[in-house]
Amino acid sequence: MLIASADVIVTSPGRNFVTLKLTTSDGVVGWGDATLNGRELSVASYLRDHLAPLLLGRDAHRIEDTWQYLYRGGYWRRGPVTMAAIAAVDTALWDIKAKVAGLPLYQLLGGASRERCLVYGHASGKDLPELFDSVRAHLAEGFRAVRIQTGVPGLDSVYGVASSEAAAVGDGTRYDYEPARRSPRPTEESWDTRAYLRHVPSVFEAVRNEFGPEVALLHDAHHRLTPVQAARLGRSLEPYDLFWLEDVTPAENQEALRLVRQHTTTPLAIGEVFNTVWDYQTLIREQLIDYVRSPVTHAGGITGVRRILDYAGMYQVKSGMHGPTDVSPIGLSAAVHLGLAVHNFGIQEYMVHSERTGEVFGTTLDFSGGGLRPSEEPGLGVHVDEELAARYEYEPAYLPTNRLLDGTLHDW
Ligand code: KDG
Ligand code: MG
Repeated sequence: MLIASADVIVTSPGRNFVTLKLTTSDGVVGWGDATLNGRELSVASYLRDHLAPLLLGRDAHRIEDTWQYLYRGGYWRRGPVTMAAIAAVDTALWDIKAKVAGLPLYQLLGGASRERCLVYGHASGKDLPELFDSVRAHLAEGFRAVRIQTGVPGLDSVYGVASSEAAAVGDGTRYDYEPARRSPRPTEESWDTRAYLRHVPSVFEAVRNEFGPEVALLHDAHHRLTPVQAARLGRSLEPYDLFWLEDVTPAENQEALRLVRQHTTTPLAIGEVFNTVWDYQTLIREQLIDYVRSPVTHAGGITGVRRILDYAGMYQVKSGMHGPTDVSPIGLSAAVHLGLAVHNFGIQEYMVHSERTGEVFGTTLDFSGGGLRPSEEPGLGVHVDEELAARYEYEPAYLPTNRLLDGTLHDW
């Protein structure tokens, strides 16, 4: 069974997505997600101009060999563009293999290790009353784990905090800090680490007092702290029993996490911008983190993330795959199949896609009991409406940037 065609679809139903469609000589179709937020067209070109010609005529069943061919054969290894492109090919090939086998993908990965994958939603508010409303709304929808982000006194806007109007809406449009804003230049936010560090512990104290000990609480520091600031934050949050504290430092300096780890027992998650197992080598081997964040979409597909998780599992490090709205419903479905199968599953991020996105990318995922489960449909269980997709043209969109109050560019 040979790969007969490789088509790249760029569509923008509410936000931009890059999708790969592989079709075999027998007419079996496989789907893969290659969306890289704010840099979408680079991956579309990588796929169209560089990988598609290599895929035609290859045996669709040789997933590992194709992965190695694209990874090693390209010479320029790793990096988000390369690994998102490889991810889309890999995911589409797994979709095809599972369809040919007549099985849902998770069965080919070893079968279910649990009934469903625990997910966390994004609760946020500019102040405590709005945050409480958002947490209540998530609990009412069935979430058992929520990420907590709030405004910081003195700062106009903070990543991860929805505006008051958006927070009141019930579907994917509630996250107006995502998608990447549709503007020809990135917007600029401002940042004050001291104000943030003073404020955050009081927010978690209030949330725990209001919602009790059961609900799992998470927080994303979005790479903005130095190691010693991160250590202080982790320690100050210990009384509130976080499920995890995410991206405390810009973790391309893996050694930085040693200092954080020495000072706090708050569990740490890192890696939504990492794309290979090599990015985690020190972090996992030295047990400096508790959860790895790389999603199927950005880290070489099912094959790439499975490699990371097998390594992580040796050190009791679990999965916590990135699942923002910029990972398409195809990428989310792939993550849930993988999460259902692996032993060291931790939690899955779940930002609900907008209705418009859902009309183009239909999934068969079931959300209940605070978790997601794939359907029994062969393959990934995704359905793409290509005609509808063609109606939504790509729109340039950028994630924001961030500056300290004195104007210095800072990690966003
Ligand atoms: O594309 C980048 C966003 O998806 C990212 O900033 C969201 O930090 C994020 C998260 O944890 O979902
Ligand atoms: Mg994050």
